[in-house]
Amino acid sequence: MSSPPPEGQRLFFALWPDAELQRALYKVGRAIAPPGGKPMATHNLHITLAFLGTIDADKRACMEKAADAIHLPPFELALDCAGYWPRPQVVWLGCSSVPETLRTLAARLNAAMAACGLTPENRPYSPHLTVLRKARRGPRQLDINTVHWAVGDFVLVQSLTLPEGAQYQVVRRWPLVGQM
Ligand code: 2AM
Repeated sequence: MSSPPPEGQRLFFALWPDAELQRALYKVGRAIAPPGGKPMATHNLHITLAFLGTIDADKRACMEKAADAIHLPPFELALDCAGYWPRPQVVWLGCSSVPETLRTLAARLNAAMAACGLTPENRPYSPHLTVLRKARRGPRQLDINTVHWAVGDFVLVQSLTLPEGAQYQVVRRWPLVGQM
């Protein structure tokens, strides 16, 4: 009897705020959110760098090896605006100026996806921190009090689908140390 195929894991790379910053971002998100929708839980708030989808152990190993080879410096991120995408129905916080290091980090992970046999994102990278899902309207205001984030690492996250909704678990962390 053949054994069933190993189940893949749903994974993505992200910037993950610490708990204090997540609480601050949650407050900002609630302040600008329109009525209704499904607020993202505080402990789930993050910015996706590259969404890998459900992948097997070999592809995960390939992506982790690629992440090991990324040497970029820490950077500052200023989250200073809010926005709305009507098709996925999400309200998000974003930055009017995207740091070059962040663009490079996302581009390196995207390139690694292609090299590891995954389908990379072909839309331009648009960093955002989703605060509300199933939103029928945009934020109450587009300007927010700037939240400063000193980004010192990036993470690999596993997404688990539980009856109460998506649950994210950080499974590995890479410090940002290096030169542009
Ligand atoms: P979102 O916040 O804009 O929905 C886990 O699902 C994370 O990966 C979310 O932050 C989600 O972005 C992002 N993501 C990017 N592409 C995705 C896709 N095709 N399917 C699901 N999530 C995706």
